[in-house]
Amino acid sequence: MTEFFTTVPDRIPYEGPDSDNPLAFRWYDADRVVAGRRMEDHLRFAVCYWHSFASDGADIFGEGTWDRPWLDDASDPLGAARHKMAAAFEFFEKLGQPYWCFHDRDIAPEGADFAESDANFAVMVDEAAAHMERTGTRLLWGTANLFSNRRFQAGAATNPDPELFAYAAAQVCQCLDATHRLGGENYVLWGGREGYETLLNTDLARELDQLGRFFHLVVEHKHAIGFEGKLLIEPKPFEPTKHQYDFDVAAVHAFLQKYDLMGEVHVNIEVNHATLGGHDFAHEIAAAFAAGIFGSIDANAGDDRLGWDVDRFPVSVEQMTPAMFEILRGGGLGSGGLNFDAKLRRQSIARDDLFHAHIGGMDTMARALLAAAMLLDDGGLKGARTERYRGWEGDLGRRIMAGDESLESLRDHTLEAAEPQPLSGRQEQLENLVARAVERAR
Ligand code: XUL
Ligand code: CO
Repeated sequence: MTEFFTTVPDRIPYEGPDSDNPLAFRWYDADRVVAGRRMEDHLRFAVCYWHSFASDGADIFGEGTWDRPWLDDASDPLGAARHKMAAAFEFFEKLGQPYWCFHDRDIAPEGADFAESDANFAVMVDEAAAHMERTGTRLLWGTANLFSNRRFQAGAATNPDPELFAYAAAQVCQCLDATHRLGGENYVLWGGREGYETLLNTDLARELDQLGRFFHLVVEHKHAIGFEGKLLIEPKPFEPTKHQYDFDVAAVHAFLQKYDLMGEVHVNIEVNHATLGGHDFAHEIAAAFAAGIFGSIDANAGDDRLGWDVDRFPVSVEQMTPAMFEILRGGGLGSGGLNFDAKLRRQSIARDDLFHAHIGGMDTMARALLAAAMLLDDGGLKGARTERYRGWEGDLGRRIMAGDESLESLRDHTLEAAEPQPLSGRQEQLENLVARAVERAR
């Protein structure tokens, strides 16, 4: 088999924080036990196929720049798809992360019609099964690309033409079956072009009803084939459409309640989608746990000054620590994982840049996990929060929440009661606790 990453050793080793080897982990030590679990089982890293293997670095202003020999062969699309997959699995084996993620059209070329696309997909799913068997790499999730082809210009499930709804359903049917066959632990539906450009031509209520119907079909199919993984919606506020229906966790939560999908569909939260929506990443995680819909994470980072989806690899332990803390506090990733939906910058043209990016991302998340575990263990944040709500454990608090009080009874109570005494929120002191954990985590 052709080796694509010849400058990289067979396996990226863990060498510890003092190592200067650029092709070694300094913080991600798969077998190290943190808060009762191996690091690998906490973090459940996945590499995404699309940015890392199916793209050549092209942007809207210019052609591809990356050294990707496996993308070259236009005369033999299936042969090229096989090369691409060989490169991807060589990368997975060398990096040693447990999971990968794909879109149907990343792994297999689009054919002249649906039947041909589907036949190509079947060939490449067989090929993937063999690579997974050989290398032990597992599937975190699969997903269907319902947004790149021009047929989906007006959306998929929310398209004004039911033939497009049918086309999208056909693609999801095949991709969910493939994900099930490959032992996928989740199935993702990012709302590609489910949104609108102008209300002048859009029937908002109708499109949301279509989206609700579509999800019911997906849920029914999941149960029919016995797929036990989670179905995940991936919120994003805009891009590619001006307004995306799955705007953020709160909007998805409302949608799931309105269309009676609670318990059946959860969320895949992406860092840069959260920040585009005007939220901290940690907020979206906490909102998902609070609503009981947390599913998985697309790990990446935005840029403080840029208002679009730049999908950088995460490099900031300070930014990721509060998020990892929310994940630990919520009970962990469960069947979810940390998928690097992140891409290299256009000038990072060397093949081994892909390794440096993932090593940095994995070390960043591992160090954030160590800091978060230290914060949890220290108990300072938990204690401060318990103390802040202590009043609700008392008689008045219990009676209010049990429904035993009215506005009038509370008026009568307040007429008699002493003036309430405000307490400090202690924000700066608590922020210092976080800073200390980031400094000390080793
Ligand atoms: C787009 C995005 C997608 C989904 C999968 O912003 O994040 O790559 O993760 O379709
Ligand atoms: Co994503």
